[in-house]
Amino acid sequence: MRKLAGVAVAVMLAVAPAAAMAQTGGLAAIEARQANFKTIARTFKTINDELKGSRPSLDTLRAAAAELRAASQKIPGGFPAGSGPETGAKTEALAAIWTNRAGFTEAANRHIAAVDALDAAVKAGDMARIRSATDAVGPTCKNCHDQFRLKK
Ligand code: ASC
Repeated sequence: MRKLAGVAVAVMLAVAPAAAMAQTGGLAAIEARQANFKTIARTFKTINDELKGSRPSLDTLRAAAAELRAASQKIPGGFPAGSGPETGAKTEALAAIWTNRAGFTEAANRHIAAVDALDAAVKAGDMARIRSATDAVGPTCKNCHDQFRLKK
């Protein structure tokens, strides 16, 4: 009995650091993806604001679109196992991301494709195309939020 208890304690001592490390990894992933979504919101706002002006700067649009594209591509990798609501951390990520990974990937890829099209339009310097490509991005944000983000 005493021996068994000793084994149990030894197992707990061995497992606890692994669990703590997994928890730390989950929290780090949450922090990283939240920062990434802030980058996405900021760069998309820069683009929308620039397009409201009388003479939009292609240089500004180019830099923002490139940064937005790089950040959008990080979305699918930002939700590793163990970084969901079960961490107890402050996250708006719904468990559906992990229970419906195919649906989440589809929604993320739809956004990435829209941002790719915007980046290509900016590189082409075609203002009409830039405007329509910009308008096509917002619905891909909303589509994913509707399914996979906690409603505020
Ligand atoms: C943004 C932003 C979002 C999306 C979303 C589109 O600018 O920060 O989360 O657009 O509002 O529906």
